[in-house]
Amino acid sequence: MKNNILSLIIVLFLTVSCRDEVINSGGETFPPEIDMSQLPPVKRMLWASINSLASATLQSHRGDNDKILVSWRMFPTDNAYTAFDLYRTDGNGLEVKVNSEPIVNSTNFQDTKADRTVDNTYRLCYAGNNETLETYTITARQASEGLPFLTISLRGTADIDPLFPYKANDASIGDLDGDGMYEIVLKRLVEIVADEEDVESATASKVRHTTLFEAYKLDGTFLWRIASGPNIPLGNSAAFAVYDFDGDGKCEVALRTAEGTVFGDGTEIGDINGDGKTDYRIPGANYIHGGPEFLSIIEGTTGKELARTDYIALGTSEDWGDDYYKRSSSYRIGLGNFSGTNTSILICRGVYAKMVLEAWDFQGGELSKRWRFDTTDGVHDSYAGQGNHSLSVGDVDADGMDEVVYGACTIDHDGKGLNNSGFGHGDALHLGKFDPSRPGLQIWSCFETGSIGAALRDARTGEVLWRYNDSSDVGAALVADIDPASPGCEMWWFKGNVHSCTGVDLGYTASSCNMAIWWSGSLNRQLLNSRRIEAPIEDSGRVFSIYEYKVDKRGSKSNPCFYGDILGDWREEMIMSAEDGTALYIFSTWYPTNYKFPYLMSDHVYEMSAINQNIGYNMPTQLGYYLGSDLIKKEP
Ligand SMILES: [Ca+2]
Ligand SMILES: [Ca+2]
Ligand SMILES: [Ca+2]
Ligand SMILES: [Ca+2]
Repeated sequence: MKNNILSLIIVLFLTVSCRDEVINSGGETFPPEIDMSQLPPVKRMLWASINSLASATLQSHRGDNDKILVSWRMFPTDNAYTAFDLYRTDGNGLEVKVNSEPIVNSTNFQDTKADRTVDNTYRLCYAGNNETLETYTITARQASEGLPFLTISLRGTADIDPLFPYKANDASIGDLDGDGMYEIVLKRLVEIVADEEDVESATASKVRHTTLFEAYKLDGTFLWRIASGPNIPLGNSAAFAVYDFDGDGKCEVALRTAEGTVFGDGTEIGDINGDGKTDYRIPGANYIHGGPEFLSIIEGTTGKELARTDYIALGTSEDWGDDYYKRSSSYRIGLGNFSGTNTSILICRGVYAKMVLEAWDFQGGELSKRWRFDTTDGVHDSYAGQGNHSLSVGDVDADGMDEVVYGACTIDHDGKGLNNSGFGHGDALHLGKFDPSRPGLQIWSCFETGSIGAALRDARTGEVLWRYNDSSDVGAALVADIDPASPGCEMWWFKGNVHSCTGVDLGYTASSCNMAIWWSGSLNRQLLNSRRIEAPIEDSGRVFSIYEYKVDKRGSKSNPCFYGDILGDWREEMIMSAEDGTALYIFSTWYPTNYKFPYLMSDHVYEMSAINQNIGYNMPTQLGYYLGSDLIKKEP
């Protein structure tokens, strides 16, 4: 009971006192107040997970094994007193209430009494009210085998190419059909066959459809497939963006297409320019040397093309800073709200030298250009070469419209330069609320040329708050709240010590420098890298050896296809590929938590970071408000 009272105090503090406090200090609210009527219909996303594999955690974390964790979303409109009842119906059809007291301090419940040999259906209600908010069934198989994931079988690809398999690559999520639940849009790349000489070009030149885009519902239903055609090079430049661009309640997909692309309804882009060819590849090169390139808008329910326009023109290779088309083949597709009303598609070309960004609106079935940013326009020359292989989006100057943090520089919502550090290209970029004592957002990133290794910048002004000087290529940087003893978030770079948000060397290193995730139930984040989740300080040690469940390695970092808070409570789910390439696994946590927060995707900065994570080098999710261990240190 004492714990319950303490938790209630914490929740009250989080949702009431802290809001007041932050209003008093920084003029901001915590978490930001959100008008739910402005959001598409959303569900509680009731979900259940379990883990029974002892080897998947350290001994000290096995107390939560073999128990079903049921969790659901807190809405931003809920408050500290919003309470729930949870019911369970097993195979006999008998329904019991599983909680003895209303569930008010969290939005999860650890069920230790379920019969795991039968299907169990959970039903969520407001406390004292029998009206069903949502139901979820955990199958006997998942419960008895103790599998902390749901399996989505991937469509076979023999009809696309009988010889070469396609591996799951990056994914994104969006409500494609408007039913309030996310669907998954997955990119699959043809697998390089290892025993060929010059494997990349050998395989790529034999396969017409290098890249597939597929949509699945969370229950595994296959919706559609788009086959790229030959002119989409293999690799991370085939970014795509999933969002409801026209505001009809259903998401569209924006992607780069070319001659030879076959859409979900079977329609193919033919020889548009009438030169007699639809394949512009040059053997031995994985870059585009010419031919038409398009931005296409895809209908989320069918995979059909709704609109098409020309992509940012290639011109000559030299325009972009080399003579072999590498730099001109640097493409990014993302999204942001640049108008305050609708969400625009963002398309980009170039990072190392010339850079062009364009914002496009999709309204009433038509694409129209909102703005173009071009470092060769005579105004923005100094912005050339500042781009990363990723980008961050958020409203950094609090005018209700998004800016694009494009590596070392930031582009204003109207397509004009906002600020530019001039620190040049880098490989990691984070936008969020990292120092809660400061107003606004901050940018933490690393660099690979010049004298700056990594820096924390004020996102509005670009002012450097502190920096780490290093003239070598600092290839990774991460920010996450991992240390309860150090206020705010902590920051570090590859092989560097962990630093406080004000730049104080904390004298220790973190176990990795790749991704951060909320998984264990602690307010501190855990570190996700190489198919492992580790808690660096609090509850220290391995909280999940994901590799025990035979997920695909996907390169050295083994990043998930997608991760973010898409269902259940505020903890983050991971979508990963099975090792044999035949399925996706949606992992969700089985650890209980004593805390409740509005579902993280309701925070705009977080949503933008999640949805733009598949651009180039995958970057972790980050929130626009501070969520971390400091929240329980201050007693009201
Ligand atoms: Ca849906
Ligand atoms: Ca803005
Ligand atoms: Ca901290
Ligand atoms: Ca979640």
